This record gives sequence, structure tokens and C-alpha cells, in this order.
Amino acid sequence: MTSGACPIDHSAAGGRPVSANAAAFNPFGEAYQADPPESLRWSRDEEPVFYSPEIGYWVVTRYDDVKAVFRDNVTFSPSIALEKITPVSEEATATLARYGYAMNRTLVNEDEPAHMPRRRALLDPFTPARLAEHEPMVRRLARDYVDRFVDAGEADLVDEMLWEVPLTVALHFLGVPEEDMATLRQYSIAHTVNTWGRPSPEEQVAVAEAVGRFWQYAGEVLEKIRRDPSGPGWIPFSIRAQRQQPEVITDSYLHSIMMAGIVAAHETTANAAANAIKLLLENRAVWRELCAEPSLIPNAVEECLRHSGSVAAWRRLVTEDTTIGGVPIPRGAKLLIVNSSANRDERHFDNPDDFDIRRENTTDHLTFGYGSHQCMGKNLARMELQVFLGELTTRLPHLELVPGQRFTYLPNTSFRGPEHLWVRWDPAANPERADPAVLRRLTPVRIGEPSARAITRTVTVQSVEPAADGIVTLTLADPSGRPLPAWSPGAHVDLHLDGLSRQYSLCGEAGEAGVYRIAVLREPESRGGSRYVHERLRPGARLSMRGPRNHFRLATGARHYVLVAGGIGITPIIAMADAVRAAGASYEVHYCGRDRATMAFLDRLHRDHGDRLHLYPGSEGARLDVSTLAGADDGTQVYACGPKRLLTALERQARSWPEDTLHIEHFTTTRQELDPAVEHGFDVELADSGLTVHVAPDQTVLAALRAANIDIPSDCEEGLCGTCEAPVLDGEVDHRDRVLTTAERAANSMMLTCCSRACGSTLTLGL
Ligand code: FMN
Repeated sequence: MTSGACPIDHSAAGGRPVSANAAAFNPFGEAYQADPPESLRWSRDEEPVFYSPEIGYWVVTRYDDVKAVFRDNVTFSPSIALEKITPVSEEATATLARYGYAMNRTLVNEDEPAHMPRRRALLDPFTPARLAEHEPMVRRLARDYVDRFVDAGEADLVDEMLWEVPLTVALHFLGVPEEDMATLRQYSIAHTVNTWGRPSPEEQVAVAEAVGRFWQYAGEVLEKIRRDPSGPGWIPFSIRAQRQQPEVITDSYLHSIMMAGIVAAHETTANAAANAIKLLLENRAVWRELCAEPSLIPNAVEECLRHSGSVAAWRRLVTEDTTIGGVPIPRGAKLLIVNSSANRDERHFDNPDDFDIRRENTTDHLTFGYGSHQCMGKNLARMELQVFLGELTTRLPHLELVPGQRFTYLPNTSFRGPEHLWVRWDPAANPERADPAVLRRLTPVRIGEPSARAITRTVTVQSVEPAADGIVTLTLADPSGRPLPAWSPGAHVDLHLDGLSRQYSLCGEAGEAGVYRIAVLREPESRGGSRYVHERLRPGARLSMRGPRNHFRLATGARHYVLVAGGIGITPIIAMADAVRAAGASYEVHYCGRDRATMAFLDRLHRDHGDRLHLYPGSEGARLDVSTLAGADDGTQVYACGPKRLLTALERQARSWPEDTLHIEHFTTTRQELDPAVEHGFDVELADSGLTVHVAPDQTVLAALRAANIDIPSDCEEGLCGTCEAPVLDGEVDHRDRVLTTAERAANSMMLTCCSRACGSTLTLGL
């Protein structure tokens, strides 16, 4: 083909050749409609940023690139987020004009500096504290709708529940009277097709009619509420806010958010719920796990949003010549950023196609977007999804997909969910028939991102044996006999003990593949965890466990290892000793204790590490002099775990050792309640979200971020586990955790938000 005959406009592609794959890409075609991330696998692997002549957009498919675009809302303007992706025919334009259709800026498609003041002014009803007020309403609606079909044996969940409940929730949330649901549903679909679809010219006119009527309807409702805006809901709240800040919240703005709000608040949630239930029923073992262990639901919701989210792609306009992933992109280019593809990028998520509800970084998904335009309603959506799954797993655990059904999707680039979802079950087996008390069981809802604490697995206690005075060893196994995941020396698990989360280091031997061994000291001043282990745990008991995770990783390749343990701190150290011995490395073990009777693993240590072992039982007058340790020798690595006194002495000694020689793990925290008389308040600026959050003297950074709707996973909330870390861009941190190393603190690029604070009046975080 000569260049003159080439159908592709290379100038739009910045003069770059368009590959065959890029030329063939069509987001309205079968492959993308069936499975957007799968249809773009080639792109993630070979050409992560490409020009699509079919739609005239640049397409961005890798995680880091998509996130970078979301993060920079100036270079990548959101102004085209609601633009019609298919050019509108003259007739349709005339139809819209007849209705006075004037959809203007809404939060979704507005540039700075106008956007953030509006977002801030309208944010309050979306904060977790306000959202909690809606939980009873969401539960009541879910219950009522399931009541309607629970005895039927078969239902189309989309038609009979998943569309109307989110729509009703949306109307309640907005403070809009419940109107004709079926009409509103048609309006919403028309809006989606109008914005993100490819209607034929004839369809365009019908769609424009519906959109025009929707616009008119939104205006009428707004007027009605304006007459008495004292009621609950976001729209009355916004009308009241308009009185305070008329120049920020204008009339046309209110009309636009009224219409966009109805769609944004319900269609995405309805689709997300249908996707989630379909995915769970296709993965029956996971569905069964949720039925048995409802505390897994919040994380399952998050993994469903990552794996099969309802917002497949979003749009941005490039405002200056730039590069994305190294590819030059000209000013004026339009971007289709495919967040569903980013969510399956193996560069960010391990085995991304697997559906794994215990995935550690699930919440990193980009289904809600990211940064200053992140979905404001994300926590309302999460709440609804949790309530739906709680209701269905409790009342219809025997639910299954009707086999052989073909799932259809409304053809468009962005909003994705099956139009129908047929399920069936045997009503005679409904649990509530045998035991009406089932209906009183409330699955707790977590408002906000899932707690890392909830990513649990159930284990059985296989044996409990004395290891020394006051210490028992427990062997933990998978209840079904499957091997537990592999672990590395220094790793710990988090056990859920009667409502408490406690960490225990793994100390099993190499031959014990598939089971975990831990040793637990009964603390005289126990806060409940170790007492529970000693008094209540017997063989056969079931426990919720999280992990293993490792913040005390053994570096390979050192010339010599010095391993130091005090008391129960021997647990990670013995695993390290086994590993360095197996690797044939040079090492020595130093083990201090009160007396031999209280020192665990002495036989094993003598047997496996006899000539390398140095024991210091205090009752025999033996004392470890840390100044004699070989830390100063080039290539030596020192690992230590034990009581604070020992670790402080080592830290002091380590000042004379080469940097990064000493690695320690604390088992305890000295964290105290925050005393407002001693602490000072400060501001945390969030660079990616465009927010400034004030942290009061008696508040943690984590709590302040949560109250402002920022997602941060957490677990121990004592500065011990490292889950709640956040990137620091500016400002000096007063580090109070027990996880970061001296080098990490000195770099000042990371902080643990559950306990660390600002030295000065401001911190800037990369959130
Ligand atoms: N305590 C142990 O008895 N054995 C261990 O192996 C152990 N490993 C720990 C690992 C880490 C990373 C951390 C932070 C703590 C560890 N602890 C260990 C301390 C326990 O988590 C817990 O604080 C202790 O059992 C006292 O809890 P209680 O006051 O509720 O009884």
C-alpha cells in the first residue's frame, strides 16, 4: 500500500507508525466488549501507549502510566470525561437543544482552579462519618428486595435487585424523592450510550430524546428541592452550600451534578454488584469461603472491583506536549486510559488474572480512579456491595448461576456490567426456613477501604506443646490439609485472638513444609492475646490468621552473620540461623535469657548450631557484652530481636559499625495515648488528591486521613506491622514506629501513619 492510500492518519499519531494491533483496536468491537483487559494484553506487553485511529484517542494500558495520568490533572485535563465519544448527528443535537440540554461542568470533568474548591465544599456528605448514617437504609433495602424473590428459586438479580437498590440508595443519598424507577433506569442507560457508546444516527435521536427528558426531570426536581432545602441528602446540602458560596456553586453547576449524580451514584454500583456476584459464583470455592467467613467480604469486594470493575476506562485531554511511558504525546491529544487494563498489569499485581481475595495490594486498583478526581462516592459503593454480599451469602449460600446463559453488555467504552444475571437455588434449602435466627445475623460493614486485618485465612491448631517455662509452641495447619504458603526467615503471621490482632514469628524447621510453627510467651502483663493462647487454644481450635509477612528480611550474601536473641526474640532468630546454616554461610548465634528453664529451643539449637551457639542465662551470671560483637567487620550483618534494653544497647553500639549493619525487630511498642498537652497539631498536604488535612494534637495521621476519605490500609495500628505506610514528599517526620530502619528514616521518604507525626507544622504526602 502506498502512503497516499493508507487509511490511517499518521499525523494524529505524532507521525509514528501505527502498528497492526493498534490499527485493529476497537473499543466497541467484540473483543473489548467481552473482556477489556484481556483484549489489551498485547498492548500491556508490547505497546502500552498507542494511537487508535478507530476512535482518534491515544490508549494507555499499564498501571504506572494510567496512575500517572490520573495523578496529574493539569497536564491531563479531565475536561473531556463526559464528552460524547461518538460525534453527535445534527438531528440529535437539535433534539437536545429543544430540551435546553446544557450539561455543563460537574466534579468529574472540571479543571483547576475551579474544581478543588467545589469538591471541598461538597465533600462532607461523603465522609465515612456521614456515610455511616445511610447504612441502615441500605440494609433495609437489600433485605426488602431479597424478601421479594427468596422463595422463587430463580431470579434475574440485575432486574430484580441490583439495578433498583443502588438507584433507590442513590436517590436517598441525593435527597431526591423516589420517582418512577423504570423511567430513570432508561434515562441512565441513554446517558451512558450518549456519552460512552456508539449509537447509530437513528438511535442517536432516540437517545437524545431520553437524555433531554432526563435533563428536564433533573431541573424540575432541583426546583422542588430548592423550595425547601432543609432536608437530608447531598442536593439539599449543596443548595445550602450555594448560599454560603454562590460563586463556587452556581445554578448550572447544581443542575449538572443533579443529573450526573443520579447516574454516577447508581449505574456504576449496579454494574459493580452484578460483576462481583457473577465472578464469585464462577469461583464457587471463594463464594463458599465468604459464606463461612463473612469478615472476608470487604476484601472480596475490593478484589472484585480490581478484577472485574464496572468502570473499564476513563478519558483525559493532554494540555501540553508531554510523554507517557516514554512515548511523546502532543498537546491536544485525547487519552483513553484503560483502568481495567491497569488493574490486570502484572508489573503491579502478581498473577493479575487470578481472583485472589487475600491479595495484599488489592486496594491499589484504579477502578475508582486516583488523585484529586477520585470517585467521591467510592465508600457508598463499597458499603452497598458489602451489604449485598452479606445478605446473599447469609440467606442464599446455595445460589448458583443458571448454566448456559450468555452475558450481554451495553456496548460502550467505560461502564461495564452484565445486563442480566440469572441465578437459581432450591428454596427448600434456604437457611432461614430451618433457622429464622439467620435473619438476625448482621454481617458487619466496613466503611472505607478494607482493613488489612480482614485478609484472613482460617487455620487449625494441630498441636500445643510446652517449649519452656511460660512458652508454648503451636503448630498451625490448613483445615483442608492443603499446604500453607511458603515463608522466609524473619516472617510473622498475625493471629486474631478473641478480637485482638497479635503477631507471632514463624520458627518452624525446614522439614515442616506446609504447616507453621510459632512459640508464644505468656506475658505477665498480657493485654489479652498471649493469655488467650495459653488458656484457650487447644488442638482442633480454629483461628483466623493473616500473613505471613516479613519486615525482618535476611539479606543474602553477607560474609558473616551475627544473630542475637533475647528471650522470646529467639523465634525469628532460630529460623534465620537454620537458613544461614543451610546456605553454608559463616555465622554465630547469641542467645540471652533469664535462666535455662525459660529459654525455648535449647535442644534444637544445641543439635543444629552447637559450635556456633553462645548462651547467656542471666541466672548463671552470663552476660552478653555487645561491644565484643563482630559488627564492625566488613561484610558482617547483625540481626537482633529481643527486649528493648538489649536492642537499645545494640543500636548504641551500631553507631560505630558500618551503616546498615544492624537489623532489629521489636515485639513490643511503647506507644502511648496521644497527650494533647504534649503533642502539636499540623497539616498534611496530599499532593495527589489536592487536599490539606489537619491532624489534631490527639489524632493520628491515619485517623485524619480516613476521616477525609483517603484510603490507607492498616493492621496493628501500633507502629509494629508496617501496613499503613505512606510516601513522604516534604517535611520532617517524627518517626515513632518500630519498623523502619535507620537508613529508611534518614531518607525521610516513608512514614507509618498510625503513629508517626510531623516535626514541624506541615508534611506533604504522596497520596
Ligand atoms: N510474641 C511471642 O510470644 N512470640 C513471637 O514469636 C512473637 N513474634 C512477634 C513478631 C512481631 C513482628 C511482633 C510485632 C510481635 C511479636 N510478638 C511475639 C509479640 C506478640 O505479638 C504480642 O505482643 C504478645 O504476645 C503480647 O500480647 P498480649 O499483651 O496481648 O498478651
